[in-house]
Amino acid sequence: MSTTPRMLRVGAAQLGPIAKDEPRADVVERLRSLLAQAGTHGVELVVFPELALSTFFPRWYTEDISGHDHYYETEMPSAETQPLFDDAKRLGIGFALGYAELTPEGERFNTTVLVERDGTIVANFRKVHMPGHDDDQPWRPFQHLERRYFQESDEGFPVHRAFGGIVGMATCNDRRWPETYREMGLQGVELIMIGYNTPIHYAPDPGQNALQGFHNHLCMQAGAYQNGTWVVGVAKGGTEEGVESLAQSAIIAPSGQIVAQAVSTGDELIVADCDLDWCANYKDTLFNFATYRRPELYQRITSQKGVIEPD
Ligand code: CDT
Repeated sequence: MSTTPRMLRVGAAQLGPIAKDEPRADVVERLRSLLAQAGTHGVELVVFPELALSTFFPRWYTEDISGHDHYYETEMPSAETQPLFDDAKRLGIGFALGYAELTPEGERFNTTVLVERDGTIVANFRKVHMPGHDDDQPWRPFQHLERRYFQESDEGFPVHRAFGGIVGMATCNDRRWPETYREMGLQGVELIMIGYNTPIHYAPDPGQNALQGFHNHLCMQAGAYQNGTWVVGVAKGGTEEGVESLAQSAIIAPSGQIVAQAVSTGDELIVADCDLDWCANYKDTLFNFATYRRPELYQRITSQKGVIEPD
């Protein structure tokens, strides 16, 4: 194990609701305010939520999806987000920012841009697991039309050498899937950044409503522990356009323990010193994949038997 800790001070910049008619410039001002706050705390990396520049527009159906084009970014940085990029570079703070991406080819992705402390763009991550539905379902109190407004990325979960370690990203529903963490865990990830918009009400099975907070932390804490990695989960919470969304942003250690958690449902910065070398405590011992992980012992049997029918 290394004897020189690689300490990274990380801020999770939770956002409260963004109104449908809130101008992009006003939202960027809120992000800049959280970034300035991070600067006073010596933060080196700020993680903002999924779709951090607008209201969660997939809750509304439009026959012609181009009716929602104004929610998308065709370039990043854009003229409106440039002040955030400028502030961050001046303060020497890197950041991850979720936004709706519309490519020149007309493709639509739920994307997070990762920017290093010197202002260089490290990567754009595009959400893989796309929840909800693509058709009009007016029976719901509100809709979840991500499958209409975004396509699934087939670019997987790459990791990047940045911020003195190995870092990766995932977006909202991605955090519920073990493959998300495992894909990056197998690449040695040390810090995973995840933004989310999670309505409390889950129309297909409202029995899950009361468990939203539990499930949120359950999957991120398990993903952190089982892969020996830091996880930074950041919400856009509170009641937005009548829809209540989960807050409870958290910074989670490789032990699976929550070391910082938001206490409000609004704009709030939480900070933790993330020792990236702590990951080795798990990656080199209990979860030493090279020594102990044996997928060939169970994957071969599973593929031979296929799905086992009950008697
Ligand atoms: N944004 C996002 O992915 N939200 C989903 C909501 C549940 S599916 C309707 C989530 O997994 O939190």
